Amino acid sequence: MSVEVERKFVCNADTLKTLEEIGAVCLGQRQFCDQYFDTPKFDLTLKDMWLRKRKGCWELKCPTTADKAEETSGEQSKAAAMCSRYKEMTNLPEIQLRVKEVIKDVCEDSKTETSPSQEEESWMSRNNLVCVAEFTTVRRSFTLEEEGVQVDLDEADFGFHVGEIEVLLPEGGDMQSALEKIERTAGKLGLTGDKCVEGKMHAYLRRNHPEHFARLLSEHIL
Ligand code: V4E
Repeated sequence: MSVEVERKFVCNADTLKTLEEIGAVCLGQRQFCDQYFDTPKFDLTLKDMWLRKRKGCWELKCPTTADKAEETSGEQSKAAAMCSRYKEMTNLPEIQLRVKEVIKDVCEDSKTETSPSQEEESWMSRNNLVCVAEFTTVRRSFTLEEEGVQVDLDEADFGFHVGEIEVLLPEGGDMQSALEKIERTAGKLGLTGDKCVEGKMHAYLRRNHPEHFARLLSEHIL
């Protein structure tokens, strides 16, 4: 399991030029479709758990408990507040266990399925998991090698653009150093805003599930 530390930003016409000027190396462009799953009552996202399938692989993002050492003051804590931190799980049995803690299986596991895809279908239907969001993203990725930071420029097919500065940490890794790397990169990119920028799923829910979006806001999940 790893922890993704990320700061989203609004990209503009100058972002590509700035990335080049600060020595970012382009890693290429790829396209992927994300399908997010939840129960019809949104049991997972109401617990800030984000289950998705990307390129045939399951991923679950869950909140991480804040590191005490992060609780600094002044400018440092403002910079830390601009970053999200989520545990990322990619191992399906681990994901299923975590999901089971939140959603009680509706039926007992019959184990009559013959293929992995049938097992997945059965797991989804037992847990009443349905696709609540689906969109395609074109992503251009860059790396700032000296910082060990990745910068992604995303364009989603529902007309939404966002940039992300990201560091992946092993669990228990140095969060303070990750936050500092992101802060330095934000400075190099000339990012001045002090408000959290919304991501693709955030924007998708605002447009397509406004009632659930309002509930996530009122429960301080988004
Ligand atoms: C909405 C959300 C999550 C699902 C989307 O995660 P995100 O990192 O935005 O997606 P993406 O496609 O950029 O993933 P990557 O390819 O980098 O893995 S996970 C957590 N949330 C909630 C959330 C929040 N409350 N605040 C911020 C700033 N971001 C996300």
